[in-house]
Amino acid sequence: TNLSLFLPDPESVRTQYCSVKSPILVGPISVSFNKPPSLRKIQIKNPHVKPGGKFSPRHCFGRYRTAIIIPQRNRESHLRMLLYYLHPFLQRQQLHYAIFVVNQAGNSTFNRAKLLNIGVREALKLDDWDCFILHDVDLVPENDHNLYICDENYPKHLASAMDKFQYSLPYWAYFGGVSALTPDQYMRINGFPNNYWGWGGEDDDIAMRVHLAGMSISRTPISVGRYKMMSHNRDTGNEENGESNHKETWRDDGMNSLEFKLLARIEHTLYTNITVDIGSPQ
Ligand code: UD2
Ligand code: MN
Repeated sequence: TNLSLFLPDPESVRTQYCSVKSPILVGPISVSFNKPPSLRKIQIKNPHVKPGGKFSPRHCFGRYRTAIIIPQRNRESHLRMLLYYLHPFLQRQQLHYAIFVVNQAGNSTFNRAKLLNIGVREALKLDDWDCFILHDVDLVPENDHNLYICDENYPKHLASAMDKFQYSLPYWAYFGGVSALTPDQYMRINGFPNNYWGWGGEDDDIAMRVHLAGMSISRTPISVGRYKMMSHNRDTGNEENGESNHKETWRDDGMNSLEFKLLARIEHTLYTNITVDIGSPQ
């Protein structure tokens, strides 16, 4: 027998926790959207990512357990571009993490917030996460000091400075793009609304829930909360809905009323794909 098969990989012996601040951060990252790389190429660049898009730092115990949740339909090229930048970014932050992509099956109206609720419920079946990062598929972070960990007091907005808004906040209560909530914060607001079908409004509704539940929003400073958005048109099946806040219903509509059909849960090389039937608007 080959005894070395039974010995731990000497490269990955861990005896200590990672330091509070990762020593391998680089700060600003240059991001450009040319041809989206193939999954194979991304895999070769990220040899330590495990099936399902899971990773743990190899030389220390990761301090923070982060689940990234990405709602996605018909945006495979955006997804590849995001994975290309995100895996190295998260590894430099020395996080224990996994990436979940929640794919809406069928052609009925898109529902971003409901897909995020599903991602949270499904991610909790894998691990006891410290933090959920709710992430648009088309936004790529441009500075790795923008840590993908939660604020222990309040839900945190990470995409505070996007190129599409000239790297500033479009309005004070803005909560779209990328946000970070602990499981406890997520449950305190009853998750996100399930009844925003189509484009718009759900991000403001979520910000409203945070305030109605007695919390504030914390935010990454705009000097590091910088993102580039891949340009795109409004998708078919995600037409603007003209909804405004469903303020009164937050206690009844959310994680406590979430229903869907799980069609598939597959551990791909770079992410866990969760395909769901979420029905259509009444
Ligand atoms: C803004 C917000 C977004 C959300 C949305 C309104 C920014 C950067 N983001 O996005 O967080 O509040 O308005 O709903 O301002 N998606 C698909 N397939 C589809 C449609 C949507 O995968 O057919 C996903 C994808 O992850 C996308 C996200 O939903 O990034 C938001 O949709 P969008 O990018 O079309 O809308 P946008 O950029 O106005
Ligand atoms: Mn977008």
